[in-house]
Amino acid sequence: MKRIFVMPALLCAAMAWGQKKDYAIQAVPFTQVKLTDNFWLPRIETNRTVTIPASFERCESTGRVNNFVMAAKRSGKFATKYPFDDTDVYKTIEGASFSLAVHPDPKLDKYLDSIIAIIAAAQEADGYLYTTRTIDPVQPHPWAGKERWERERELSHELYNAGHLYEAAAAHYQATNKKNLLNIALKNADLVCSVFGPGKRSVAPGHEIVEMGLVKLYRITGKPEYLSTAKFFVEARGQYKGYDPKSNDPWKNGSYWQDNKPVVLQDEAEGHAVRAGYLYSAVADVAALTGDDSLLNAIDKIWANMVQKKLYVQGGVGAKGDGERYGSNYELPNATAYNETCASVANVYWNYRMFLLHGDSKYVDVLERTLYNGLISGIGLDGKSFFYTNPMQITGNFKHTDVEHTRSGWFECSCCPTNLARFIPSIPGYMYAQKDDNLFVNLFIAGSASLKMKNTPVQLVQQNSYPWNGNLEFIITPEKATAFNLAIRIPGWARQVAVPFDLYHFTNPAPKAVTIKVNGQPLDYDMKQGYAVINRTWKKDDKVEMELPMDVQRILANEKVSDDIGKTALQRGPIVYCAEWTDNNGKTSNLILPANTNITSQFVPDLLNGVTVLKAEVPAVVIKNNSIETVRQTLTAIPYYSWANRGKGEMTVWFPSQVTDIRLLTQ
Ligand code: FUB
Ligand code: ZN
Repeated sequence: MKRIFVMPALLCAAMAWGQKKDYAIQAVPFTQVKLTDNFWLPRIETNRTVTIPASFERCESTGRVNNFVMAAKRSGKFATKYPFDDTDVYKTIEGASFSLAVHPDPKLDKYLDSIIAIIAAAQEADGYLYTTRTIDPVQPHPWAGKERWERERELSHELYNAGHLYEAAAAHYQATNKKNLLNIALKNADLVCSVFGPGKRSVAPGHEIVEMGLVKLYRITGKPEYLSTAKFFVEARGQYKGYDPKSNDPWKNGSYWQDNKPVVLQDEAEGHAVRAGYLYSAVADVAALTGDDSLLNAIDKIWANMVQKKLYVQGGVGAKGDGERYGSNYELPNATAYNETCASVANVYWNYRMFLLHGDSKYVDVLERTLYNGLISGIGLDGKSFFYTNPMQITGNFKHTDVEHTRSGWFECSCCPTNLARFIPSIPGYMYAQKDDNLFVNLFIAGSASLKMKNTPVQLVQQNSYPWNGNLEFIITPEKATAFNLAIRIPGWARQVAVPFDLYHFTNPAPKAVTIKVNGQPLDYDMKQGYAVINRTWKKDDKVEMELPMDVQRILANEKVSDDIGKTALQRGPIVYCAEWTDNNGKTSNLILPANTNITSQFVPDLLNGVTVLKAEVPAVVIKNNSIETVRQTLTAIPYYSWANRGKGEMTVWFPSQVTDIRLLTQ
C-alpha cells in the first residue's frame, strides 16, 4: 500500500508562523522516495524485519525497558550499566517510526504506543525524564550526581538522553501524527528551557545531541525557546573555568568535550568523535536557522581540518580508542583505528548539513565515502551483529584488543546498534534536495521520487545497479512541461578527486570526462560546485543517461600519515576494498601490491549478498623450508563494509607496494 505522507498540523503551524531563515537547500524527505534497488532496499528491509525487532527485544531482555517501568513505580534498582541506556529505547523507537512512515504496520504501531505509555509513566511531574534518578533519587547511578544536572558537563548524560528523546519524538510524530511521545518530549524540553539559558543555569552539554533535538522540536512547534536554547548550549562551550588550558590531557583541558574554546574559535575536529559530530551538526543547524556567520565560519574550518587531516579512507573518524576520540592531525593508525560506528553516523549527519548550507558536492562525496564504507561496516549482513569499532587492519596475533575482531549481537554500551537502527531507514532522505529551480541528485539509488518543481508535481525515476555499475539512468516526468535545473552530482572519485584536499589521492591517470545524454543526444553541460547542471524544459519521460567510470583506483595517502607510507588502498566507484584472510590462503598481512599490478573486477552474485570483488596476481611473503620467500598468489579483495561476516581472521586495507622490512615476532 502506498502511503501519502501527511504533514502534521503542528508542523504546518510552525511553517505558517514563518521561520525566516533556514538552510539554503531543502532535502526531499525520505517519505517521498520509494526505493527499488538491490543494495539499499534489502538493507532497509533487514533493518525493519530483523534489526528493529532484535533491538526492541534486547532493550527488553537487558533491562532497558524495565528501567522505565521501575522509574514509573519510583522504586527498584537501575538494571543496566550506563545512565544513557534509556537512549537505546529512544533510538529504536526513532528507527521504528521512520520505518512506519513508509511501511505501515499496525502491530508495530501498537507496540510503540505500549512502550511510549511506559515512558510517559516514568516521566516526573515537571517533565524530568532520566530513569536512574527517578528510580532511586537518593542513590542514582554514580555518574548522575546527587542533584539533577550537577554532573551534566562531564558524565551524567541527562541532556544526551533528552536529545535522543526529542529526535525519537519528532520522528514518531511525523510518522504517525500522534502526539503521545511528542508531548513527553515537549514537556521535557520546556523543563530544560526553564532551567538553562541566559541568567539561568549554564552548561556545555557533556554529550551533545540535545541541540539537534531541540532544533527538531523547534521545526515542529515553531517555539522560539527551543531554538534559542539550542543556540545557548552551542555558545556555552568554552566558558567553563575549571580546565587547565596548558594541559595536554583532553579531559583536563576540555577538548574531550569540545569545551576548550568557544565554538566560534574552534578550528580543529577534536575530542570524542560522536560528541564532536553531533556538535558540528548542531552548529550547522543553528547557523542555518539564525544566519550566524561566525558559527558558519567555524564549522567550515573544522570541516576542512577533519577532511584534510583526520578522515580514514573508508570515511570513518575518531582514530583513538583512548577517549573514543579524534587523534592529532594525520594520526590515522590502521591496526588500532577506533572508528566508532556512531561517529560515522554523526559524520553523515554533519556532512549532509554542510551540503545543505553550501550546495557543494564535496560534502556529499565525503558523506558517500562514509555511508558506503565505514558506516555500514558497522552492521553484519544478518542485520543483528555489529561492530562498535571499525579497524583498518587485523593481524593474526589479534594483539589490539581495544578494537574488535569479530561482530557482536549487542554491547553493554549499545549505542552503535541502535544508532544504525535509527539511521538506516532514513537513507533515502539523503538522495535529493531542492533550491528554487534546482533539483539536486546526490545519491544514485534505483527507485522513484515524488516532488514538486515550481509547484508542478514531478516524478524522478532512477535506474541503475550502483554501486557496482556506473551506468545511470534518470527518467523525469513532470505533470506538465516545466523548466528547471537538474543538478546531478559527478562524484569526486569520477573526477580524479579521491577526497577534497590532499589527504588521499588516486594514482591512476585521469578518467575521461563523464558523458551525459538527454533522450539519446550527447549534451554539453556546465559543472557547478561538483554538479553537472542540465537546464531545460522537462517533459514526460525525458531520459538522462550518464556513465561513471568504474575503473579500479589505487589510492595513496599523504606522506604525513606514517602508517600508510609505501602502501596502497583500492577503491572502485564509491566502494573501498580490503582483503580478508578467508579469500587469501588464510592470511593478508603477507600480501604485497606492487605499483603496476593489473587488477580486475568481477561481480559475484552469491558472495556476501552480491559484491564486486577485485583480483590481482601479487607477490606474497611466505615461509618455505625454513626460509622467507615471495610466491605469486591471487589477491582477492572484497568491499570493506562486508568483512567479518565469515568468521575471524586477518584483514588488510592498506597493502605495502614492496617488501621493505621483515620483523620476527616472538610469541
Ligand atoms: O556516551 C554515550 C555513547 O556511548 C557515546 O556516543 C559512545 O561513544 C559511547 O561512549
Ligand atoms: Zn556508538
